Amino acid sequence: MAEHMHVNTPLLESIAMSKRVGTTVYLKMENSQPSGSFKIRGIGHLCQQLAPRSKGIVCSSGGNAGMAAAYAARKMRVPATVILPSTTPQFVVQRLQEQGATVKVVGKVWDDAHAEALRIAETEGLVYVPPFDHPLIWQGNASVITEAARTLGPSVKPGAVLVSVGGGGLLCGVVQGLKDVGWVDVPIIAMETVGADCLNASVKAGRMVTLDDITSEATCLGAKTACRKAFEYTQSHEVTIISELVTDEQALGAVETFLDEERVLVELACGAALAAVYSGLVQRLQAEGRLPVHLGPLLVIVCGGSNIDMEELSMLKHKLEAI
Ligand code: PLV
Repeated sequence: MAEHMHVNTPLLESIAMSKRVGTTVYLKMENSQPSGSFKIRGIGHLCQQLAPRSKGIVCSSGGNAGMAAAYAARKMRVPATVILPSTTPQFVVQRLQEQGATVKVVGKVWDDAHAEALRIAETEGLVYVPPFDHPLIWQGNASVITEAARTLGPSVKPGAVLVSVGGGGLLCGVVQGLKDVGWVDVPIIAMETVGADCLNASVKAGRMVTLDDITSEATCLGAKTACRKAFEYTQSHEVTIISELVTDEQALGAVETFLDEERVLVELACGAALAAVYSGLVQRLQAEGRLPVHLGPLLVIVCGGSNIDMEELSMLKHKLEAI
């Protein structure tokens, strides 16, 4: 089997985004991974370590972790079961089934699906594949940074990294990748949507907070509690993590602008990060002195996501414009 399941993704310079922020913007195009998002980096790694010769795997997901798990399981020829909350669009269920996974819809938010997946893993003797809370996931996700560093070469260092946060598995991977390449002084802008803001709520409270409910349409960011490691990184002095929020409307606007300007369709979870550029948040952070005025290149992790198609996009438009 190949050394790893993810591919080296393109690192593209965006002229349109660079113009907006006033510094070079590099897009790490994780939408072009097999399974449609960065998730295959961590989940592929975890499956390769834990799932060979197993009876099968079970993964709880907002969609994309499940896509990665189903892809990995198919490559490894082990059965996959994916547990999704009811907020996941129906076409995602179909795509998972096309990857050969057995799909079960349980509860309203990811946390409900997670509880069910843990139960099934226990009773059926399957390997549990979590979407974000595992050291092997963080280790796999770290490759997004080490790979970008290799592409940029030794003479280019980012001024900041821009990333979306759901449960914080991508964030932990980014932190570890920055450590691996010696870029610990590069600040990370960690984006969530209002209503899926478990990390931001925890940062504000200074302790781990569990949200009562997920009210954002960005269901792939919808974990009620962030992983402890992600929260610990926000409290540590070894890295700078700037936790910020955008509204669903801003995330959707970013998805649309990205489609227009870059001709790539990503889901709302990814739009949350892109909105930091399109809504002027990066410049605001500069004005507030939280990012340098002379900012080095901005490395944007375009996390991707399969929970989107033209119909879903127009549905979201109607839903959010009606609010
Ligand atoms: N999505 C997870 C968790 O959902 C999932 O099961 O698919 N961008 C995209 C496109 C994602 O799908 C996710 C996570 C994230 C960003 C955030 O990554 P995280 O959870 O590692 O912070 C509930």
